[in-house]
Amino acid sequence: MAQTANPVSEASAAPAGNGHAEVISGGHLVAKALKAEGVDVIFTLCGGHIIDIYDGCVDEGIDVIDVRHEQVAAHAADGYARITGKPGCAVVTAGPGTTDAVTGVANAFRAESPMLLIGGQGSLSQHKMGSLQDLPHVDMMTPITKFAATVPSTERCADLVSMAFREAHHGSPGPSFLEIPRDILDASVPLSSARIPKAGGYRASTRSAGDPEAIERLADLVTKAEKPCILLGSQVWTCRATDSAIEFVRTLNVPAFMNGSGRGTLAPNDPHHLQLARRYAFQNSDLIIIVGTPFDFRMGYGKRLSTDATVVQIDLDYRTVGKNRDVDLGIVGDAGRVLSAVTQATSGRIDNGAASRKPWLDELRTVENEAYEKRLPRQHSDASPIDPYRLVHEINEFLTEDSIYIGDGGDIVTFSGQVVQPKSPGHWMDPGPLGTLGVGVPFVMAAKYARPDKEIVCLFGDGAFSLTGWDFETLVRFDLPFIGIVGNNSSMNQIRYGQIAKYGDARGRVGNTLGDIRYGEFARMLGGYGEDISDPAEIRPALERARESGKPSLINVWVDPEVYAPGTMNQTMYK
Ligand SMILES: Cc1ncc(C[n+]2csc(CCOP(=O)(O)OP(=O)(O)O)c2C)c(N)n1
Ligand SMILES: [Mg+2]
Repeated sequence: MAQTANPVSEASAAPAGNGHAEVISGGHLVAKALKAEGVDVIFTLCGGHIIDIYDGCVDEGIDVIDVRHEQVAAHAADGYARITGKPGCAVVTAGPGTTDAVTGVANAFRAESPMLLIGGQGSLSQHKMGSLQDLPHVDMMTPITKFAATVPSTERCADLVSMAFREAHHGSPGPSFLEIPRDILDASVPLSSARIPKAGGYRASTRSAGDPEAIERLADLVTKAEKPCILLGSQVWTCRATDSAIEFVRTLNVPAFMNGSGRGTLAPNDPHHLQLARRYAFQNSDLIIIVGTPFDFRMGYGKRLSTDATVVQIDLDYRTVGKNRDVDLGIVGDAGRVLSAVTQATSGRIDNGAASRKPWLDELRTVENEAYEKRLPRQHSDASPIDPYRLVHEINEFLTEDSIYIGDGGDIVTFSGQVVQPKSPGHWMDPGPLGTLGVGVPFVMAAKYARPDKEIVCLFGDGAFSLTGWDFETLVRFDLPFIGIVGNNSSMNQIRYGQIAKYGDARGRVGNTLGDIRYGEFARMLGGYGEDISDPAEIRPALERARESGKPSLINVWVDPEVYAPGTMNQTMYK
């Protein structure tokens, strides 16, 4: 049925041979649909199955960032979605191109990130005949996407892309996958026969302000609570609910903790910003409001919350509410709209209880300050080899309000999770609950591309960096400067700790060793800026020089391999 033409862009939208009908190819239809959604870049690694999409991107003015591994393309699309709120798009070839991208899609799935992966596929005319790179991609992607489909005809290329976006944005966001057979993509059809959805015309917001009765109940609970606290999770950023969250905690005087992409909602010096007192608060609060984060391993599956507390959970997804732990009140809706509605509902009350909660805030502040003071000597340590606490302290001091911070690693990133505080909302990126190593370089790529006005700072473990580090070259090629730090312990230390604890010193070294790699030198080899540091006093000056260089950079910092983060030592998976 389909022709296997490989039209050049001029021909694709030009009058056909008979001079009557304009024709358009599948790749150009895909590019039009991406444009309609506001996508201005695709991340890709080339293959013969997908090149017509590139040609369409040329016509639509969509940038093409070509990387060295498809995992990077998929993580970059995930990162772009997080930074911009628009869907990110990765385009990969059939077979190994698509399987390489699986990890990136899986990461976006667990992190609720609205990306689209487009994969090539062998021609429909050779379906099941054993064509080059043929695999059942849709079957593979179905469990880790919100929507996975094959594009059945050239006429519907743009239509299916718009469907994929509709699903990616429904409720809590997530990834979609489309495979496009090569003959479908390359063929040209009359423009009039193709469905081309118009920008803004094919999907609606599915975010709600929650059940009004539930809003009233929560307003009641908060006004009467003596010791409330709120946890602002990743959906606070997804919903761009920063202002509503700030208004809520200030108006009602509720102490706030943040996790995931919710970090930075409140600035570190905000009187309602707390971090180290979280366990204490979860044990001693009378009302705990969980916003946009599941009761997964990061929350001890809900078991860390006092059984005496009234627990309220607000989430975009009904499937998350009350999962693993009963709640007293669940609200399905948009974090910002729900919190604003609750603040509004309390505004008519004679006393919203804000003043009465001052002693509770003071109590938490004391716990917070004590924990901070206890750790401070480690953060100032002059020890050599370098104490990881000193490294992450230096990074925290180095960040500005315009630094987007990315963590990619094991133990070293666990240290940073305690100490590094993003100074602004949306300025914290971690893989999310899949815990995927290797997101660093692709997240840098996406963040710097989407926000060239921002400084990007990324801390890597030496193991994590190795997974996707060759794409440092892509950052050089596309002139995407950033400040990279490798916390180098020549090991996969987070795993090593558990192995030693379980199997003893003699057997604890199996499968977790990395060589002593000078990543500063590696950066210079690829055209970036690099240094290798072993003196703690040199960390800050080296970071400054990296900032000054205006290049993609790596400051390789040799840290003490025998020191582990408390979070690593407390992990329960080996016990
Ligand atoms: C893709 C992937 N592979 C393996 C793991 C398991 N894992 C978790 S932490 C870790 C060690 C990471 O080493 P490194 O990045 O050097 O950080 P360190 O713990 O040494 O500070 C590993 C292998 C993972 N989370 N993701
Ligand atoms: Mg390491």
